[in-house]
Amino acid sequence: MNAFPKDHQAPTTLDALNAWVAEVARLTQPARIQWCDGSDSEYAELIAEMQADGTLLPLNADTHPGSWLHRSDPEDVARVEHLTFVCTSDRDDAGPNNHWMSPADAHAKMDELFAGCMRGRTLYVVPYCMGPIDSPLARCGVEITDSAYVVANMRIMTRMGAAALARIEREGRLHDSGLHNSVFVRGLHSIGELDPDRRFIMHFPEELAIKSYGSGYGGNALLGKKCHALRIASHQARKEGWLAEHMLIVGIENPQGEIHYIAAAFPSACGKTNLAMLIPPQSYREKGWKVWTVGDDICWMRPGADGRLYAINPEAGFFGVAPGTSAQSNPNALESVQSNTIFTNVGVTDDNQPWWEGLDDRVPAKDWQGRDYDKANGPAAHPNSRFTVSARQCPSYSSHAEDPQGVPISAIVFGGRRASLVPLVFEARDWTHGVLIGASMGSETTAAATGAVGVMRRDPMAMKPFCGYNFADYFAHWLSFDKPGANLPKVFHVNWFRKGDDGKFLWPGFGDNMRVIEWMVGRVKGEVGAVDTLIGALPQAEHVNLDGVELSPEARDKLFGFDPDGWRGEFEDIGTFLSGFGPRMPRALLEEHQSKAAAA
Ligand code: GTP
Ligand code: SPV
Ligand code: MN
Repeated sequence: MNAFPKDHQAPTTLDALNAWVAEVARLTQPARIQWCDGSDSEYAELIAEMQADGTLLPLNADTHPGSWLHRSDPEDVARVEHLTFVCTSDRDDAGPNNHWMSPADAHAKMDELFAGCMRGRTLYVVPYCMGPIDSPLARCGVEITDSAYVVANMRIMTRMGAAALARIEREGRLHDSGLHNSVFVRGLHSIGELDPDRRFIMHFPEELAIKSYGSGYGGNALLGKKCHALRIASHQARKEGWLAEHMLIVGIENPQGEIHYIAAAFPSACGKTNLAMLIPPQSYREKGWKVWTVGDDICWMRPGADGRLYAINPEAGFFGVAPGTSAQSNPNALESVQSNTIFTNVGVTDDNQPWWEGLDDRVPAKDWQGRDYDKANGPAAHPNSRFTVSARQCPSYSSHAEDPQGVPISAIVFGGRRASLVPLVFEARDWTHGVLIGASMGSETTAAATGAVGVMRRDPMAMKPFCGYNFADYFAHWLSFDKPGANLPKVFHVNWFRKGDDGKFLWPGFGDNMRVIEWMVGRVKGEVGAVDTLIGALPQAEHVNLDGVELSPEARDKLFGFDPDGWRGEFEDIGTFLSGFGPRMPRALLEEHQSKAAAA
């Protein structure tokens, strides 16, 4: 029963997988099929092919060994939220937070695009595991793609290859699955013609399937990441009693050697990578504080036997924002990307080193489109230029990131980019209030998605672009974790991005965020103070260690103050947002909000 072109024997005994690959090959008509095993030699061959065809350009091998530059199509530089769909049989299951199409219509539309699209190209079969390969919390998928760039990135970002395939086969045998009932997520991807008018990212959560056409960009094309680990996984997590979140995971080790793990949800390009790799100020390091990186973008967590939430990072690498990364802001990220890194859409210096705005004061030679740098053309690096690098290269990478059972979470942090109103940090009264704070999150849009930048929008739990089902059901799911036997983390909200009247950030941010984290850990342990306000418990400046930080009176006032007049308007806006979800919105959340709004 070998349905593959001769000399491409399928290396799996799993009929469901073989049948699907054969079906896709019939539709897309590739010149050849390559099953990826994840080996070093395979990676080296892929790189060599991409260097030969110009997909990858060499960088300075002395300063950045094993590293490459990819210049994407200039129209293909970010996620495309307006072309991203959740295709459930009932439209209300996708909710007002998603674009929806019926599964039948979406399959028909996509199959038309995919018909014959791989003629003359290689079809790569990419088995991958999201999470430590031996973790019960991990989940597998297979991505079929015609992009070698996607394969190389998937190898860095996931546990890709033979071990994942073995797990898929094992789970497949256990489940004795048929073609449409498989335990692995099936992702089909083609770069197509990279035409923005022939581009769609479709999700079929009821079938554990993804179809993505017309983009090679990270979140649109590395299907293990946002498509699987967030949109499909959030849908599965709701059914199975866990959470798939757009969160970093970081371990904070205090001078006594205790480690508190924090999971934090900030919208795209709002500081997750930076917080995950934070280096504490020198005074903290001298006392013995350490910070351990577990994950920088995605967190899967579920209650353990002791009622605490345990989290894994489903990813194995970082697809991080380059601009703003420097020896001052994020030395761990900078050290991570000194070798074996794929840079996408950065500029280069005259000696061919990768360069981006905020790195240092050198003048770049070429911009991200390969033109001679001219500041009249805009920044040298695209604002959403990225690096792809293995997590193992990060000096602060935690050995516990590989723990199959995950790490216990002490605090959940929500946060966004808010130039005004929202103070530096506050703490939720209880879980329900914490869920409301997450559901009410607002943030200014960034270059991570196409469209206007700097526009304030509601981005609940930083999941607006990523929740694979109706937000009303999602909030109900979050609320449901508060039950007898639960030992839930404390919930906080932070805002590193408050601006002063001069338009400048009032808080130094980055390493100094450690001061806010110390306060949070102190709250978790019941050791530090705060004042109660309508929005939650707010530290006063004296509750936070500000030694060595210079703050103007305006900064103190805005970072640590509560502005009742401003919040009245905010509450009104949140009320309008929540009521937009209609009767599916959980009563407990509406009541929680109404009690605050009434008291405002
Ligand atoms: P995604 O990968 O898109 O999900 O983003 P992310 O949340 O990991 O964002 P990242 O940490 O890469 O930060 C994005 C931008 O925010 C960078 O330009 C950073 O320099 C900037 N940034 C991060 N942390 C801070 C901070 O504490 N203060 C200020 N002012 N800027 C920050
Ligand atoms: C984001 O946009 O939140 C990212 C980058 O982390 S991408 O993987 O492209 O979605
Ligand atoms: Mn992200």
